[in-house]
Amino acid sequence: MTESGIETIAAIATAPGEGAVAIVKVSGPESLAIADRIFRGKSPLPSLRPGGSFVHGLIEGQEGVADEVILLIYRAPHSYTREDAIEIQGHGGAAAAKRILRSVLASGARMAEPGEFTKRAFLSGRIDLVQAEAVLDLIRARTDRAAQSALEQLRGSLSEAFNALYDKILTACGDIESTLDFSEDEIPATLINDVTEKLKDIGAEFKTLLQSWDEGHILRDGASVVIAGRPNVGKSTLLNALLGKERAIVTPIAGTTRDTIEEQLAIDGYPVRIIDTAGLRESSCLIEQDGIRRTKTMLTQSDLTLYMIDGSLPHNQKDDVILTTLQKHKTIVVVNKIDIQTNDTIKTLASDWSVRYISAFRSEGLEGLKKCIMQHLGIREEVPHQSTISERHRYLLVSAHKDIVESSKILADSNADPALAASRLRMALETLGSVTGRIYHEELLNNIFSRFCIGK
Ligand SMILES: Nc1nc2c(ncn2[C@@H]2O[C@H](COP(=O)(O)OP(=O)(O)OP(=O)(O)O)[C@@H](O)[C@H]2O)c(=O)[nH]1
Ligand SMILES: [Mg+2]
Repeated sequence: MTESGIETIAAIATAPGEGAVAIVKVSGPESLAIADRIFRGKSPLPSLRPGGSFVHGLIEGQEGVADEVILLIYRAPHSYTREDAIEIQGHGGAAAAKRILRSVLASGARMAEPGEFTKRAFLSGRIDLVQAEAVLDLIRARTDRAAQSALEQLRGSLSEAFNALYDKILTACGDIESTLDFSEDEIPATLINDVTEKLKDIGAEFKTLLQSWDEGHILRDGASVVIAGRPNVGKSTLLNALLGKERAIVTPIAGTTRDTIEEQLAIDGYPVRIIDTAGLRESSCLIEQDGIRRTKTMLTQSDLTLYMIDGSLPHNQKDDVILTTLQKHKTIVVVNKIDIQTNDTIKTLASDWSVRYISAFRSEGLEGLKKCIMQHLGIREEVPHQSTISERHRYLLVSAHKDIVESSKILADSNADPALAASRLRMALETLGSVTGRIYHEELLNNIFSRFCIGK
């Protein structure tokens, strides 16, 4: 620790395992002094070199040379954390990076906590909390689209939306507070009307942001889509057709799939977990019974069910019975085997349920089915790509929105004290402030940064 009381932290930043390069990051006031102590290369010493430079050399370990490396030098405030920092690029693999890290730790740094580099970037004001969360989203992104969305958030698009909303509420609050010293008949009538209009606009902006949650949830967490139905209808054939590979066993024998089979897939750039299940029927076989129990659990937990019916067979009332247990808005009825024939009785379902006709075997109707899946998951095609809110943002937005609505109600009531309306807006501001981190407490930061890996 230096006089400033700020410790210098270090961690391996690259993923474990074999790779060409491993990186050890060091950040804090002692970074360059540590580099001077352990780096052997051409003069001048690292601490005399300019920020943005790099130099080839050796890292001295306690038992001789730890690794041959490239040393990168960053000088405050031009670094990720806005502190002095170094990055040591050594050889990948299990041992080399650990040897470098040991040497750095023995020379005055301490091991970084999860997300501590990004936490420092937040505390130094380089990024806000929403951008810090985007770093994690970017690391965890499973598809191109998820990465793109996280990158936009990292570049500040979502923060801008939150900040604009904050400023508007602040202005409305200021307008109300400016009337508080007036007597009731001195308050200009138009002023309260203006504020009411402003609050209406603000309410609409809240709704737009809240609508982006569905998409954000799927981009961040992936959607779970279960294929269910009676045995032999073609569930596993559909799984294979969607994946483009023979993942599940397909046979003409009813009861082929006994366990749930999960696979990852991207539809339109959205990560989707697709789950094939054991066919639903009465069975005396213990293994099959357990499989059916698992199917039922999956049905309650998934975002969407594809309930499959064999369209080549006559209408079966057992399907109607199972369908009564499913929720319409979370179900697509998939009528399969249209390459053989489609039984007319099934068409009676069409008015009540969302129905798609396919041939899983011939991969026909799959594009239409994928579109229908995305619609049911709340992905709106017509909306241009935008930043999406996370669960934490939604929770806070819903709470702040309630205060906006309450504030409007108070203003509409001529007997109510406008000071109460202003105080509700102050509450909304406080809540909104903790979205971007204008207002924060240690517990909030711990919650966010503990989800990061060490080294980020
Ligand atoms: N003609 C035709 N046959 C299909 C189609 N889809 C699946 N099948 C056949 O139907 C039979 C059952 O297919 P599966 O995919 O194993 O059916 P399942 O629903 O997974 O069956 P279980 O695992 O037993 O519940 C196989 O013989 C498939 O080749 C289709 O679109 N058209
Ligand atoms: Mg199957």
